[in-house]
Amino acid sequence: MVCFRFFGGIMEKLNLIPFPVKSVVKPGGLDVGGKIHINRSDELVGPADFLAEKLHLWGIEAQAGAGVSISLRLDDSLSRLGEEGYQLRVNPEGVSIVALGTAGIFYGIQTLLNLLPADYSAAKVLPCIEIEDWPRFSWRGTMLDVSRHFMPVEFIKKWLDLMAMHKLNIFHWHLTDDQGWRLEIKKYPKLTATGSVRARTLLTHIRAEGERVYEEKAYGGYYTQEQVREIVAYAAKLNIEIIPEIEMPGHASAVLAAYPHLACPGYEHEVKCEWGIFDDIYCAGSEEVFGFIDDIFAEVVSLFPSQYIHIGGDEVPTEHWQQCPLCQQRMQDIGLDDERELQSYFIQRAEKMLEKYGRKLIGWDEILEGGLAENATVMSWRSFEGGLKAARQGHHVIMSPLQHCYFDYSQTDRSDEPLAIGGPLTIETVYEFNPIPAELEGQYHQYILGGQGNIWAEYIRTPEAIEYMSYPRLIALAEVLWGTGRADYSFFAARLGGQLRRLGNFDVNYWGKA
Ligand code: TNX
Repeated sequence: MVCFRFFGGIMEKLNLIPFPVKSVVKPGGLDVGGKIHINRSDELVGPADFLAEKLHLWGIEAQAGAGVSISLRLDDSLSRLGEEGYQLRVNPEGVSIVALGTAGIFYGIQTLLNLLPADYSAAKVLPCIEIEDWPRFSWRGTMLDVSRHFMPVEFIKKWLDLMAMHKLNIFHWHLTDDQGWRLEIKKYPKLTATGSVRARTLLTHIRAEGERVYEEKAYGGYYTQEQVREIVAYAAKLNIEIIPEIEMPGHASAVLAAYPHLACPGYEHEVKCEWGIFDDIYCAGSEEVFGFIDDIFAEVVSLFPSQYIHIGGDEVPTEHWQQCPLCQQRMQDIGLDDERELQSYFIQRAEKMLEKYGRKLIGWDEILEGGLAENATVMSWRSFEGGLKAARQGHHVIMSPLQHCYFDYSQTDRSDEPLAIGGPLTIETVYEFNPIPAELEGQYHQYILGGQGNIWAEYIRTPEAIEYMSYPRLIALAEVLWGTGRADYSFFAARLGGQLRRLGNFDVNYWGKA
């Protein structure tokens, strides 16, 4: 159903993304140009300040007792809308946003802002409307890989702002990988002193024929703990939870370059300058390794209040474990049949440590190999398969299958697309994503927490390039994860132009920008 609004002689589509679950457009409009005042209770000072700050962009100023009333109110009787749901009403007397919790108020504010014209100088007339809205999924995520290419603090904040605009609420921060460790850890300074710097960077595609071309200079960067705290606090104001990812037991070259004693004996390690899957993994036979990981977790949980900590767990070649006397001894001692079981043992120990800190473990779908840790949540990336398997075992799942959710793939097959790891993956394909595939039996639907778009950054070197690859595809994903699950691409496409004009206001370098 397309809703239209009619005022000022112009018929315009109700340009909201994600489109609300229920909306009824009424005759008439409310002019909010000029002054407004915000009525709110004490606990809503944060959302009210946020609203006032944003309205300022349109030249709308908040002043006590002046102009149109915008009321923000918590209401315990709205539990049917959940923590993030809200009611928004605009009528000739004013605006009201009511919700069970502050997150719902925040999302009502986002919708209100999206009802204002994309053009700041246009008439500031809101349509009279009644909206009732709530998310389909509680996990509406993006993942940013800052190991392959480092992104500055200011850009991370902009990324979070854009997420909030689209009602996305989980930022999965991929902080460690073979090509660079990017998080300050006080107890192990070499992680950043040595592990954050690689000697050079591959510029040509890893699978390209012919000579490889490199940028022949050292590349590095990391976040101090102070910066992390600042970003976590910034995200919290936007109803975004940050989930840090600390990769293990694979994708560990940068750690092992800094602290080689954590590897199986007999190998050399360096911070990698190319992309791919490497044999450099933590030794699973050494107790020192588990002590080290516990120390890392202790600092990580002090920085990130998130319920979940992501431990990676993907792409674990077991060549070194097969050759390593310590790993083989460990397997014998505890009666493991093969290295996949050793991989599972490793993850189970990580889970126990996290439980000690009151946190839950998430890993990529490879953590299913050799047996899933007791309470683990699975992030399914290679396809839906791992996620389906985990859900049927009663584990929570985040669906992030590469065929819908990999925004490091090119957006089209056109020859003028920038170098990308693979593709194409069109925006239509993103929009067709359903985190609950039809084949999953009803009793397991409850285990699917939601979905996530992943931006791996092997070939994405700058903030502008990150935006180019992510938008507009992320807009489609946001609607999928918030929306009702009734995908109608032409209805979405009709609203997309308006949303892109809004992104233009924030200098977003989206794909297709004129
Ligand atoms: C696979 S997805 C990886 C990453 C790469 C990505 C490139 C996952 C858990 N591992 O290390 O960057 O493919 O698309």
